[in-house]
Parts: sequence; C-alpha cells; structure tokens
Amino acid sequence: FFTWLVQDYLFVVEFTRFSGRVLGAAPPHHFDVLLGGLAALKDELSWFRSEASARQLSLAVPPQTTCQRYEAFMRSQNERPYAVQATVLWAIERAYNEGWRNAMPVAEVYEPFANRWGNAEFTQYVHMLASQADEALEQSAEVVRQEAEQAVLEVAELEKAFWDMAFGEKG
Ligand code: HMH
Repeated sequence: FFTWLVQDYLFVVEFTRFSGRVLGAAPPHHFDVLLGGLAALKDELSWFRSEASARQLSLAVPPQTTCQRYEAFMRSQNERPYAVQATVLWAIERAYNEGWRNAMPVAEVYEPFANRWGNAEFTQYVHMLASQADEALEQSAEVVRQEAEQAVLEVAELEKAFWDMAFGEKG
C-alpha cells in the first residue's frame, strides 16, 4: 500500500500536467468540467503529501518502470486529437472510480482513499467527462474513434500493471 501511495503521488503529478494539456486542447464549453477537475487535483496533491508525511514516507523517490511507462503514455496522448485526449482523461478517472467504488466497504484505514475516488460527486464528475468525450467522438472521423478505443485498452492495461507494480514491488 505504501508503494502504491508514493508511486500514485508521482503519477498524479504527471496526470495534473496531462489534464492541463487536455484543457489546452478543449473547446471553451468543456472548460467548466475540466477546471473543476484541475481544482480537485490541487487539493489531491496536497492531500497525498499529508498522507505520505503522516506515514513518514518520502515522495522524493524515482518512479518505478510501470509508473514511468504510464507517464510516457500520458505525454504521448497529448499529441493526439482532443477527442482521444478527452477519452483518455475519462478512462483514467473511470478506472479509479470503478476500482475504489467496487472495493467498498474497505477496512477503516483505507476509507479516505476509497472515498476520494468512490464518492458520489467524483462519480458524477466521471459521468460529465464521459459526456464530453462522447460529444467530441461523435464529431470525429472513424479513424480517431479507433485511436480512442485503442487508448482505452492501453489505459486498462496500464491500470492493471500499476496495481501489480505496487503489490509485487517490481516493474
Ligand atoms: C494509477 N490511475 C492511477 N492513479 C490515479 N490517481 C488515477 C488513475 C485517478 O486519478
């Protein structure tokens, strides 16, 4: 769990940059939802720092291979059409929303973590990301929709690998 906590902080740092770049590619009527997400990330980053310091965990560690692979994936997606980026943003948030929500009820020590991504407001945010991605995909060519589908499969693979990394202390 500690490995996950530290590596996920590093992930969220890069995810924040990814989200900022998605905003940079988005049409103005998508800004509200995306800015709400970025504001939540401001809180999330400081929350990670306090959870780590409460456990005396150093965040000044290198990302493991799987974390690096996920970071590189996010950077590469920012070069793609907005519809693909919006889909990837949704897929990443959906993975945690599903993962933590379906793990509930969890042991008390994990409750703040499960609640962060499993709560009703976050679930609603993920639905709004889905609507925005759907809208962008509807206006896209079939080849872009296929790119988006491929990217979702890559997110699923990276999400599984991320948990395996934390559990196995390798990768
Ligand atoms: C690995 N995926 C991973 N970490 C996260 N914090 C999220 C998704 C959701 O932000």
